[in-house]
Amino acid sequence: MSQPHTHKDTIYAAPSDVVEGFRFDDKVVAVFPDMISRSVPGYSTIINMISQLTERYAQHGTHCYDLGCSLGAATLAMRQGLGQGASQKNCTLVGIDNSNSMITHCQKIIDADSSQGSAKVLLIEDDIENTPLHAASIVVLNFTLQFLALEKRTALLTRIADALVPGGVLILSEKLAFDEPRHHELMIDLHHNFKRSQGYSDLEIAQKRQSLENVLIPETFPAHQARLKEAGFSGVELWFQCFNFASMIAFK
Ligand code: GEK
Repeated sequence: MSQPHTHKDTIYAAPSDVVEGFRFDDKVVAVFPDMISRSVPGYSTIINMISQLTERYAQHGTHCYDLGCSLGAATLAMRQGLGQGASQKNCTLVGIDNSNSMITHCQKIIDADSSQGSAKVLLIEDDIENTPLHAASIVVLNFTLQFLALEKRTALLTRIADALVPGGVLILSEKLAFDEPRHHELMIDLHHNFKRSQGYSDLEIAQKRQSLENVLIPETFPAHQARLKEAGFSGVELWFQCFNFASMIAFK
């Protein structure tokens, strides 16, 4: 899957007296593809697999949603999975993000794309807590739910389950926490080693970690599984995991 041109992420390279809470602003948008691919182990594998999962689960004439679409990497993967020309499934792809900067740049990337299928793409700047969802066969939350306040997660997942048609699925990718403290520490250390191997310094890793404190709230797989069942999903499985980054599939 081709990624848009990106600048190198050096946002946390210089020491800062006050590390502010992480925000999806212009500064982050300018380096986002570099940032996410050097920070999330397995990101490109998950994006490629979203294309295959869309091919498998998208149903003719339904909506396919990418919630928290950022610059549209998963949206374009879904578009590819929906196919070209006469063979496409006549679905409407909807990408939603509440960052104005993300949606503005995402629109440019989608407009310039000609290679990833021909499905219609609708981009909406909105909060996924409120945005209406209808007749969906596949919904993607690729590393987005983790940014929602804990008490708002069940309501969103219930609306997603209600909007899915029979046979529909939710693909939910998240940073995970673990109940076993030694395992939790191990996964964090292996993730930080991954970031070092991608060229991030110890200072960058520490300052980014601080900026995400109370902004990105990870939960355990059993907690996700229990909430998804409560929200109305009949089955929830892990299909990908690399250290503390995972992707689940939830069946309506
Ligand atoms: C990818 N899925 O490349 N409503 C709408 N958007 C939101 C909300 C909200 N309440 N909260 C956060 N976002 C993408 C990567 S990034 C993950 C997703 C990361 C948006 C936020 O603006 C950002 O664009 C995205 O969710 C999370 O496959 O950066 O780790």
